[in-house]
Amino acid sequence: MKTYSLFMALCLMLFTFSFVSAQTEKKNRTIEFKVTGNCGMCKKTIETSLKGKSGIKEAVWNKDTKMMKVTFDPSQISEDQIHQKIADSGYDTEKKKASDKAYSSLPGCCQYKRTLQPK
Ligand SMILES: [Cu+2]
Repeated sequence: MKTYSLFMALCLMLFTFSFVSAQTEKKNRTIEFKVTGNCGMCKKTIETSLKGKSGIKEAVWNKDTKMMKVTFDPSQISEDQIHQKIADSGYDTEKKKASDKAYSSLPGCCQYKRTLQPK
């Protein structure tokens, strides 16, 4: 009988554990979108605009494909806010256009061609 209840307790623990980990997995979302930029310095600026911000788990920009990959917790930050943060750092995204002021304060080599036309 003792073995049985021990076994039951173990099952319950295992069940609770897998339930909790399934929940945390669900919390994070990964999105990919285009951000225009030129070089390694752009990469650093773009990624720094998100890294360490609340709700951001991962932020990686690919210089060659110009694709931004962000893993985030939607309960802490919205997709819109993510686009806005990148735009604030001077870079146009698919959804948000950087202000002319933010764009012109980028170093000369980083002033990319503004090919994206976000509304
Ligand atoms: Cu650059």
